[in-house]
Amino acid sequence: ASLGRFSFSAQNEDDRWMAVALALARRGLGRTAPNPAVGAVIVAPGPDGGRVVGRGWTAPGGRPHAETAALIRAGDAARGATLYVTLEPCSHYGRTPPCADAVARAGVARVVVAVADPDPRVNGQGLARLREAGVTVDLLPESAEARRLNAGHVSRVTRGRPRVALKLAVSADGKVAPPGGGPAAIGGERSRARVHLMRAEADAIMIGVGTALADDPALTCRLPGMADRSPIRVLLDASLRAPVESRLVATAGEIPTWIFCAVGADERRERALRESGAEVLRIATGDDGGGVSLPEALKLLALRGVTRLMVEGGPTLASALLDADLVDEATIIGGPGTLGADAIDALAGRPLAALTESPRFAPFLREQVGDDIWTSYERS
Ligand code: AOF
Ligand code: ZN
Repeated sequence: ASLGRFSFSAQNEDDRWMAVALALARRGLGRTAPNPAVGAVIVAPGPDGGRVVGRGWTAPGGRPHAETAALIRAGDAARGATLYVTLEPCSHYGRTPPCADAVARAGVARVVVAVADPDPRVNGQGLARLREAGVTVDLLPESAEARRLNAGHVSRVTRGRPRVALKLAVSADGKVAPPGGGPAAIGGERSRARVHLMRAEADAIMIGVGTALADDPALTCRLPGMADRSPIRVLLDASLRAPVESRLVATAGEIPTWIFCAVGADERRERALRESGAEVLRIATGDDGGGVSLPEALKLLALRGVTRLMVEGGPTLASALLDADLVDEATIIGGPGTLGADAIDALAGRPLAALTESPRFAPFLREQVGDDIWTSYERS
């Protein structure tokens, strides 16, 4: 099985070039919503499997599209070349004519596509338009890497909700916080940097108000040179308990911060939070009558363009999402230390095995990061 993110065990030429396109696509993750992050590489015939004449990836904000960017770089060299693209070229008139037309017009001889685009505006018509124009089109067999890369876009378009990736930092004895709550230093420095990278690749991060009150997290990407990569922060706070002094609210003027509350939440609290720069959105109450409805929250996020949602806590939210079967991916950062029997469990009211041993979830990545073990699971 392919476990590593970049373990492309030397396949054929097409897979090799597509791996390059996938790596390019990754550059856009977290910056292109509501559009997908696409990568494209144009390869002209030549010795050693060809020569790259153009590369492109979706620009921040979603335009220009990856193929267009690569075609501009390639110029005349695109004639007779092969285009490798991680998502079916578009067939609709947006701010520019369809990429499929531009590709055909440039004289590209063959297009290799990793994933077909379920966007109703495209939905097979990109491939059809290319074929009609006489271009050879090959859709590669599904690969896990390509599927995961496009999963946010595909989820938003086909399910009306973002792809949900849960992140849990768990001590060796299965705990997430010391007795009484509050932040716990579970992962090491290398894990911390990786978490910030994960944030950069998400469109939005969501936490519950319990975590906001206990940990007062900023949820920003604080990697050097990546300060502008902080995702939108989403706080589930049914009765608007988040203090205006909290780091989330205090920085809401600089980084978009959406607070989802219940329909009946206090209007004075709402005003105070709004004055700090946060957006307050009222959502239907969940089935349990307590918090806001998770499906409604996700639906609203998708409507607002979020494709990739990272969930950073805490145990109550993680547990509720698992209960509702709304977790697509879970990453467990296992630290070497212990927090003791009285500390707080990673999942409220159930053992961590309810996730890690669940037949619904399959591990796909296991890595040592500093002294920590990262394991990622995917909903099968
Ligand atoms: C992108 N980048 O590289 C490709 C996309 O809103 P528009 O007109 O820019 O179109 C967005 C749609 O275009 C998007 O949902 C997807 O179906 C298709 N392809 N989009 O942002 C790209 N190739
Ligand atoms: Zn396009």
